[in-house]
Amino acid sequence: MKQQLEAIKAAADEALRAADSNQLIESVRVRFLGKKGELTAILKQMGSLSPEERPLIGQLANQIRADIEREIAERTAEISAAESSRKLAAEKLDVTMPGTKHPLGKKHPLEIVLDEVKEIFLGMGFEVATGPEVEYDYYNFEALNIPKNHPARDTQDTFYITPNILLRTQTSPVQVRVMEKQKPPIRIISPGRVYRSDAVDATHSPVFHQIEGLVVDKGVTMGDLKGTLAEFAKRLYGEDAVVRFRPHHFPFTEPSAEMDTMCFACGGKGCRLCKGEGWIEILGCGMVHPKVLSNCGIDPEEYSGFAFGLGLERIVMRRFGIDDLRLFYENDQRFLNQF
Ligand code: 2U9
Repeated sequence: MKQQLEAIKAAADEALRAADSNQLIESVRVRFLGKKGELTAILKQMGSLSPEERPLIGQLANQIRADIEREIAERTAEISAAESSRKLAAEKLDVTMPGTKHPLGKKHPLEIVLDEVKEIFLGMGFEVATGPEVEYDYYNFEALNIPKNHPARDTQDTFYITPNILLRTQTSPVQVRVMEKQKPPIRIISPGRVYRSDAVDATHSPVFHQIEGLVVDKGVTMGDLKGTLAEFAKRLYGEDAVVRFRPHHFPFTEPSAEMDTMCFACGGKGCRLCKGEGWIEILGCGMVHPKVLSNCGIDPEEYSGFAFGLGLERIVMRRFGIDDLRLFYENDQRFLNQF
């Protein structure tokens, strides 16, 4: 039995020397020290020894078990040390190497001007309101005093999803929803994406952006409208901006007007930029139609308000001299990197 024990010790040493992973070391431990291990099997035969031999063999066997366990621990430590130095070498980071250059993004030209317009109105006490782009016919038309047979409802202008659900053609539904929920005073602007079923060309896109505004309070007048929008023009185009208001018609405002700013290139004489007009249209506006107020549960006898709407692309094209609307949406870096 003594020879068997020494042979097991030699075999264990050999197997540990060959083991170069924790898994292999574990299989050596199971092979020799496990319940069905070779050393365990020898110890089970101790009963067959004479009383004189048993203590000697038992001591030798325990010494061998202890040696194998120590060598397993040492071998495991060696391997994990080798593993960690391998990892350190592989993941060595040279901190003096130049960093990876991440090109900074830039604001889209539409975003640049939208943020300016928002800042102007926020500075005048307005809040920004948002709402769904997929809208009910009621909020996009009916509540705005646009009756069923109004041309604006024709399918060639509107993307209908069902007879009562559509892609909003203006951001006015947001204002309707605010008026339904909030008692005056109301001072909001509602910027956002709007949809019209137009064929794409240099000046038309089925998706474009609008910023509408709404003020409802007691005693709001056309003077408030003109003063607020003239101030907006000055803050957007500079202190010397000059505006004029031309009578117009919208179903949701009465009286209605369109506001032009004097062409900054020719000072009103007429040039290529303003197509000879001398003036450039910026927005539409008007006093909120009393029917619209009452549709939203606001008493037109007690409250009045004004509203306005502008097309964002139009403003941006003029600001940067962009002549094709499609450039906004094609994500061409050569175009976008200029802003
Ligand atoms: C409510 C009541 C009235 C919003 C208004 C305009 C005039 C207007 C166009 C400008 C260019 C749309 O992008 S565009 O094609 N809009 O001219 N919009 S008054 O009037 C409202 C809105 C909501 C409850």
